Amino acid sequence: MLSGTDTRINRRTILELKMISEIFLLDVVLLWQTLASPHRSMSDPCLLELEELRRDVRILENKLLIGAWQLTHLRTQSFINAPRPSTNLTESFTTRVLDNLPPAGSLIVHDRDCSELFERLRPGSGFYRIKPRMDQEPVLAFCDMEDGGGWTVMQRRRHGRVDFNRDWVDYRDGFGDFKQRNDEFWLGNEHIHSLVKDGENLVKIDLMDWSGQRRHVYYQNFRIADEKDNYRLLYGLYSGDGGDALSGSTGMLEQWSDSLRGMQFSTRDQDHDRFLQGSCAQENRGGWWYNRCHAANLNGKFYRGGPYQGRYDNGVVWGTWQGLWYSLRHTTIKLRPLFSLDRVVGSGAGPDG
Ligand SMILES: [Ca+2]
Repeated sequence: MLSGTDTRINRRTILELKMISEIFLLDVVLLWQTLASPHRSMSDPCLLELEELRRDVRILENKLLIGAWQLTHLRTQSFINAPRPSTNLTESFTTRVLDNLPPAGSLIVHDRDCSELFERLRPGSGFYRIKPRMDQEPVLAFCDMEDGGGWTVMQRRRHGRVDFNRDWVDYRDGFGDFKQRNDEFWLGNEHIHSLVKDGENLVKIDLMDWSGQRRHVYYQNFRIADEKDNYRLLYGLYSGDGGDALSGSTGMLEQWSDSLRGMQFSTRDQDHDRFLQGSCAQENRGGWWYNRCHAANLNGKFYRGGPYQGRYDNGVVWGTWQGLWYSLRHTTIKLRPLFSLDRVVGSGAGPDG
């Protein structure tokens, strides 16, 4: 039988336990309300920390994904074309080079980009690991070894299976499929920056519409700044038969609103465009160097068939060729050093034609 003192202690313990559980419940409710409230203040240090943690998680998820791709590809290696020597090489030279150097896909990566790999081994087109920066991990890239050879492919659209409406981190680190010849991907702004930062390059954009017509445009001295400057775009001389859609059109007004020269990169979660009333990236369903907003939107929404309708001209657009309300079927953006043109002359027909 309990004494009076024991009963009081037990009551007090129960009361304390009840209070603790209520405080705990309150904390949970407060936390839930804070997280669920659409009007929460972003100046709250806890929320800022939470956002940073979420961002870190997304970065790690991306790294994991890219690492998994690389591992899978290394394991199977079926996607890699066996190196084949150039017909120009003598037999002794071939034997010496191929005996001493591991094939592409081995653990050692020699080449800064696809042009170096092309110069060294003359392999066929396929996915290879390159090392744009010596102080960073190698990356998987598609090397177009036709069309003159040595092209590092930055972007490819083919069938619309990959969603290009993505966040900053995805565009920064790269996304898409890196297995089959026709896979769609974005190489990643950080890798592109490393490849083009000296500006001594040529970018070629291959375009195809839904009737199989093709156009090709070239930009010399393509360059994007680093992440601190939000991958700002600069480029030089245009040539080709598709029109200079990166610079808008020939009209002053179009250039004022559409020219992408000097623009920073924007994604649906990071708006760095010049359109004050809204977000070009959100309207146009892709990451790109939007102005107010564009005459070229190669990372836009993939519409089947070509012509499309909607509130925004957000298709896979090259406005100076098929207009803003026509979504292209194939696009490829690829680059190689400017000097390689002096030695290798391509057909100009692109890898598929
Ligand atoms: Ca804006």
